[in-house]
Amino acid sequence: AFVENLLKHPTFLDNSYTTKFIDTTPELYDFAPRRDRATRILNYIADISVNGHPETVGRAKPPAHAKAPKPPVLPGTTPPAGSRTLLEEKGPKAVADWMLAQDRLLITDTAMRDGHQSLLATRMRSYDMIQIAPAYSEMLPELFSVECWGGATFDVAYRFLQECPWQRLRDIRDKMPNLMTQMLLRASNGVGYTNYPDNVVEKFVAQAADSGMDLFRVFDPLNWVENMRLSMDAVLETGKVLEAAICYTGDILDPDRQKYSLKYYVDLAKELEAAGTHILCLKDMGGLVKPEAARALVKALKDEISIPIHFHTHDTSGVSAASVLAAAEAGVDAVDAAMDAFSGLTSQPCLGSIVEALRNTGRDTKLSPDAIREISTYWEDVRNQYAAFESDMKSGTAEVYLHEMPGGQVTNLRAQARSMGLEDRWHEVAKTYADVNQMFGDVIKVTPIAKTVGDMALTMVSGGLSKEDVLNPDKDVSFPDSVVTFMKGEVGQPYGGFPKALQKKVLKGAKPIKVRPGSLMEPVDLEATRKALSEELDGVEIDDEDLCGYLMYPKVFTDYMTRHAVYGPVRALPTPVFFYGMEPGQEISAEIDPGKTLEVRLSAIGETNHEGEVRVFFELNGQPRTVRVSDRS
Ligand code: BTN
Ligand code: 3PY
Ligand code: ZN
Repeated sequence: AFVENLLKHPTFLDNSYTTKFIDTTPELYDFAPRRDRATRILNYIADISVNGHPETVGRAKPPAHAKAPKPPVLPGTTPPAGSRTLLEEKGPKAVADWMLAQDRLLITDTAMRDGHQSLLATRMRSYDMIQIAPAYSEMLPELFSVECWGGATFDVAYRFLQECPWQRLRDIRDKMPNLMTQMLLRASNGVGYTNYPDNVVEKFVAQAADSGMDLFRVFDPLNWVENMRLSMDAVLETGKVLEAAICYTGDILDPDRQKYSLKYYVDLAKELEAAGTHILCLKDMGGLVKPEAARALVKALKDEISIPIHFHTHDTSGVSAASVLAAAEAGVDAVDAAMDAFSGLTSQPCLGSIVEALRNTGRDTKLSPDAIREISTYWEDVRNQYAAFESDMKSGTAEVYLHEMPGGQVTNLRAQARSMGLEDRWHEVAKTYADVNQMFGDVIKVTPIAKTVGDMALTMVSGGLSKEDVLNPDKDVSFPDSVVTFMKGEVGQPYGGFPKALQKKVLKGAKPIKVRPGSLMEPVDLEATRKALSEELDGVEIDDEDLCGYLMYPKVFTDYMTRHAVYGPVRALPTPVFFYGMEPGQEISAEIDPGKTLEVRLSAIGETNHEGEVRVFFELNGQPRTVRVSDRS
């Protein structure tokens, strides 16, 4: 009935339909019982088959030879004991001690989080992750962890993939019971882009642990330990593994870049160790740690702290594997790498090749080359299906040492520049980004500050503003909101302070805050929020996961729920169907619940009638069904 109301509504028919329209048009909800889920999925398939998916229209198509990804056939035995087995039996401190006792280099695979976040704009669907999780569990029990959650994956799941990130976590956890799951938590920014009230961060962390998260990597964009403690304590409270991160920027080897010196990083590491972290992460989101810097950092950290060290880098430059190997030689305990088909460029270095480089050495990882090959072959087929989201980056580039952008941002900002008609001026954007960094006082470029620097750079390039213009107190400049927020102190206090003159110009006389932003925020009344949300959504029950999703992203979450009421559990659709719909004659199955599978055949697509509607003919579990959609193509 919702769909009928929607399809008949004049605003919908005249093509001015957006999700905002759904939110602001309550009469759409004037209907008797909701349609069943199968009908809703048919509506989705029909709509996409006729109109295309808004995100893939006009983008590259999967290659003609692309085939359905097939996970390896497994014996289905009880998975061997792994890192999570140890965590469950002996707790997080035992995991850290065990790491220190290993000769082998421990490996985290990032394909399910940073790999696709960096290469495919975070668009990988749960469908493709869940099928391969049992292979990780049975074939690679020596892995240290599987990074599969957090960072940008949370909002992209709701916003673009029309699926619940919590269900993804529960499903992966379920299919991979012996290996630790790992997430990226942006400290007080949660999995969002702005500081949240303390009780929201605490609630979110507790829920993530409950839903299946084992290892929390926590970073603050300003390396401001005072702003990390709250989320760190929240993780410690759960009994899961805490891995506090130091974000790396600059170049410790460069005598002219000593704001972020070796001593700066070692002091931070000591502070984080004292704050109770089980593991220390050296987080090189830009891929700026050069091999000799990796060696020096790991050696100094190993000498000065006694917890294990986990190294994370990106391959934007093309030499990150050398840094990983240097770190391994210097005694780093664990490193991140991406399964081969999701490695390289702005992603992590190649997992299989690092494993081979160390085979038969003192740091042999003991991971099976056959397992890596089989799993990577699966990922290769998966990646082919996401051709629409590939970037145009073709090679490694030393330009990264100029702009210092985090891996995920390089491709993003290029796409943003393209959409503003600046594609032929990318190198100018990169240079301006570096200038903005200096104007801001040489800051760490990571979410959300990397975006702030990027916003300012685009403002300057598109507006023809020079560095001198921006700094000139007499020249009027309209600063992006993110810059104002940063200069107000609402992200936190940067190391070395704000650039005073620019801050004054941006704030136009307003006073910046000097304290932890969370200390100024009222706690959210969780139960009142739950109740109001349930009412807003027509009485649907809001569980703790939903509540946490809403607290992070109110509008994204309610839009997701509204679309869910129309389109049903589309997460069950194979990826090509989700993005491209079906062809006449095609048949698929979709398991919408464990054991409840829909067999869907699209028989034919009719002609568009004078009202602009198309009838799409299906067989659903052998029964004929017809769906009408408006042709917006
Ligand atoms: C979006 O939010 O736009 C992406 C998710 C898919 C929304 C569906 S796809 C079919 C229909 N057409 C649209 O433009 N949006 C919905
Ligand atoms: C994120 O915050 O998503 C990152 O990957 C930062 O490196
Ligand atoms: Zn990263």
